[in-house]
Amino acid sequence: MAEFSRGFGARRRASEPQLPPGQYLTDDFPVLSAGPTPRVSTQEWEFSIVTESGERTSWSWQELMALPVEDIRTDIHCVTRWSKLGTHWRGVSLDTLLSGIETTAPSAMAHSYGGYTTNVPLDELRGGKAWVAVEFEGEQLAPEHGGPARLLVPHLYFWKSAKWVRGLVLQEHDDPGFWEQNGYNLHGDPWREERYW
Ligand SMILES: Nc1nc2c(c(=O)[nH]1)N[C@H]1C(S)=C(S)[C@@H](COP(=O)(O)O)O[C@H]1N2
Ligand SMILES: [Mo]
Repeated sequence: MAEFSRGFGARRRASEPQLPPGQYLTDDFPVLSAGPTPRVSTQEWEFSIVTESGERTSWSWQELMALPVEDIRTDIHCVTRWSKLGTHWRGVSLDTLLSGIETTAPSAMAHSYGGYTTNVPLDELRGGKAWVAVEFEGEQLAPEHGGPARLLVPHLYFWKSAKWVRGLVLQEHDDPGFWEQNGYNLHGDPWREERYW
């Protein structure tokens, strides 16, 4: 398996702030879910990417696990103002999943088991910035945190990191997902405090 680490070599200079504006540090890992926790077994789990022309590529759990799983060391920032620094995840890069896919769509809608959606520009999912995460701090991802697998897009506010992710639909327009329709920002960069519209 390919090993990849991020953050170890990308230390901020001491003068740079570690916390985006308006955030506070927490040691807990709060659970924030808009509905009940879907229980999805790895046997029935499937992840798919559907392009703007309707072409569908899908991975079973076994197929996902056969891809390179990367180590990710990253800070996470929730729009409700908590941040955690230096969290450790393992997951498959979206670069890997998107590598065989022909698309010119600028945006993706992430869909979750349970119906949650969130829109993310495709550029924000490429370039080593986003993963389908399956482990947190050395353990299988707990169901309440999105297990068996969640999107991890840690450079954007954490609502973009769709729990129980089941696929991406690539689209021409950056249409709003669940929280975005309810007033959250389309983009969600914590360093620019893109919280709401
Ligand atoms: N499917 C799904 N994904 C979701 C959510 C949700 O309600 N449903 N909440 C989002 C929000 S607002 C946040 S802050 C994080 C919380 O992740 P956690 O519960 O693991 O802390 O998940 C995001 N992903
Ligand atoms: Mo959130």
